[in-house]
Amino acid sequence: MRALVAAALSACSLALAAPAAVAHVESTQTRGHTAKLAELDEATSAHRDGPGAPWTTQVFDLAGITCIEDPHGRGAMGIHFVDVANLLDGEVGRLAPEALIYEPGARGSLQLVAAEYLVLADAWDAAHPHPPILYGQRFTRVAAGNRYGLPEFYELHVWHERANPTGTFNDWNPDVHCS
Ligand SMILES: [Cu+2]
Repeated sequence: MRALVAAALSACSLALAAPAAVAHVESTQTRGHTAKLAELDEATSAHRDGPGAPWTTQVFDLAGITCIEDPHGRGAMGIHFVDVANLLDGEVGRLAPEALIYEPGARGSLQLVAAEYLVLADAWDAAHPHPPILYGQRFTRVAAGNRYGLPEFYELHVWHERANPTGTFNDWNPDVHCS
């Protein structure tokens, strides 16, 4: 279970946004969320230079890759560290994201770039009639058979520490690099 969960954690979906709509999405997505994003920044500020409890489980995909990049070239997420107990609780909380995501830097350094909310679909659907929504954003549903070996799950990325030119809530950030 631990290996499965670790893989799942990253929950980065391969879902894609329509590139043509991205610029508009950015402006409308961020509007009205400035205060909420500042609160998330505060909640994660102690971990800007590296993960710590409760985000301690590093995620690898089924190929053993830990710094997640889009195979279609739209950018990267980075390295996910998951709070496993939170992942498995069947709920989402705006100030308690299930994963923190880091960009690797020189000499093994890690810089916080984003947070990701994750919940397993079976657990969520058993108690809710609709997919989870935070910041007015409906989570992306990622089917089983994903690169993380996870059962079906819902996910939402929030680029609160590294601006994402394709949208604050987009899965992939072209300004994050794995190497
Ligand atoms: Cu991700």
